[in-house]
Amino acid sequence: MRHIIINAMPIDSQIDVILKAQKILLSTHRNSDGDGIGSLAALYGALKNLNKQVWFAPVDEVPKRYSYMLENVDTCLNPDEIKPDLLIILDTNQGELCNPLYKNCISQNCKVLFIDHHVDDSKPHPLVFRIVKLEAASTGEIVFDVIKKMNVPMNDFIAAALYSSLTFDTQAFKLVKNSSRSHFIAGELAGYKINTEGIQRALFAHWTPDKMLFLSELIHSAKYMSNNSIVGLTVSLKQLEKYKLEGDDVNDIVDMFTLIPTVKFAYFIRQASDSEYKISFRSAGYDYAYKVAIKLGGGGHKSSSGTWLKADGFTMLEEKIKTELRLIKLLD
Ligand SMILES: [Mn+2]
Repeated sequence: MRHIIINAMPIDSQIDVILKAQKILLSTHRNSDGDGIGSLAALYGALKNLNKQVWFAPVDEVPKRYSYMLENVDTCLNPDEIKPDLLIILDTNQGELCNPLYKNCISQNCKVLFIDHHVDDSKPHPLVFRIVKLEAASTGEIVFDVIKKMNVPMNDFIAAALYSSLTFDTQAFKLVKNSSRSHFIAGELAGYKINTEGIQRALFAHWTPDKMLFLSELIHSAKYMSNNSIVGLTVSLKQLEKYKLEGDDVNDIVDMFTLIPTVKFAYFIRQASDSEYKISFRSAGYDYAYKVAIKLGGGGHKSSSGTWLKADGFTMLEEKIKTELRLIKLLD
């Protein structure tokens, strides 16, 4: 495993980088999620309060279920024209998940600040700053601290965006990284005029009869191995098409399989294009997900990680995963 570098720089110097910038672009990883968009919208609201010029620069299309957070957020589709002083990337510390935006900003000598809670094994770069806190259950938790440090007063808009971010990444306060912080922060946010039930439904209540049918197909095709300690799932583009589903619609399904107490490791391979596959790993209570993801060129959290790989079918990818599982003695 590669060595994990934890950023030793105190947060104040990164806050200074934000405060000194005037034109700021905000972005998040491709295949954005509720934490990335929620923390981004909250920071947008805070920076607007500081009279900064701020835009959201998307790297791909944002799934519809998160768009309620972006209603009052200005989007910039031509970042090159703006010549920003700073690009802030939320919920990832891998620039390559934000290309070509990240690459272009660096080549124009624009500073980049990552605010994130995934394992960070990147090399230092003179233009790149980082606030990476592995103990945070969501990026929203870190943005809450950043907003306090900048002395921006909380308001209804920021509170709703942060509540969305926390709710999404903790899966409605189930996964809080063994810390009470998510609950304490949520308590403060709920004191503002926000619709906590509406946010929960906007984030999670998007099932369709087709998705239910898809789930039943997936339940039947799941492969259990090693006395039900491993479960493998695969989804082709054809299946998604058959049930009228987008990639983001099925990202939550793998988590259901970790509710089986014997399951120590679950993998979910989703075909994203003819030759590209998104692979998610889960290992509730164990770090196997990260161990396997890092060997296959990805990253993430201890028990929830993933990677993107090129392949010409599922078999070769499943063999790669099984080889890694044998190396960590999960599979004979
Ligand atoms: Mn996150």
